Amino acid sequence: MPPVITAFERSPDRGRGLARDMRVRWMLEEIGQPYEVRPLSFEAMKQPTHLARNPFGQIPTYEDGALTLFESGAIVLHLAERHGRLLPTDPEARARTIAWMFAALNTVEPAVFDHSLTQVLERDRPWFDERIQVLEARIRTRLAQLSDHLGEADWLEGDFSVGDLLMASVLLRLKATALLDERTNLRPYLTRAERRPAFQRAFDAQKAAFDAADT
Ligand code: GTB
Repeated sequence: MPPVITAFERSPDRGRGLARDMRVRWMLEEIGQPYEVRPLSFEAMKQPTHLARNPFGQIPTYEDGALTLFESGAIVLHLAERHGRLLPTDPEARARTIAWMFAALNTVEPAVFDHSLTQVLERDRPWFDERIQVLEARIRTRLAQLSDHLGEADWLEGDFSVGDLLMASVLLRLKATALLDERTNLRPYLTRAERRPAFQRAFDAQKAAFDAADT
């Protein structure tokens, strides 16, 4: 039995690869592991069957035999360890790569996600313009720091790694904004990641799932 992941039945992003199942699909494609997808409605996510997979009632989850996991970062890390892929074997490089995974999810993603959420949920509020400016300033700080670290390198820690997979997944949310162009090395970094065949396969699969549900 191939592993099973959960994803939105109809992703609110209409298949632009922004829901967090995308990063799990991408990792599964990187390691060449076939998988199945269990699409869930918002209602089904809050039912006991899914709460047993993820106590927070969210997607994505991952089921492989007796193992059930939630949290996209934990799933990606598990796959990297289990398949020995996209994670250096040298203990120090490995630790630094895992630090980049946490940085993507804990240090960069909150600012980026709050910005997206505010655009969607608070556009009509009187404080919108001021709040967006604050959120953009937070993002600018993080992007400048990320850009400084990356410098002329292709990837964050040696070869392409799970740190890059998660960081690029986060930056994807800024793809349509000019924020990504304020430093010259970040859009090329994202484009390099998006050009990976595994990314393309994952993107096409989640888009096809949305299109099928939308017809
Ligand atoms: N920390 C968890 C992880 O990394 O796995 C967070 C998981 C999470 O936020 N899941 C979201 C979810 O299940 C989907 S990805 N939400 C439903 C709920 O909480 O009831 C977040 C997301 C939502 C929508 C878009 N979009 O429309 O573009 C993009 C991303």
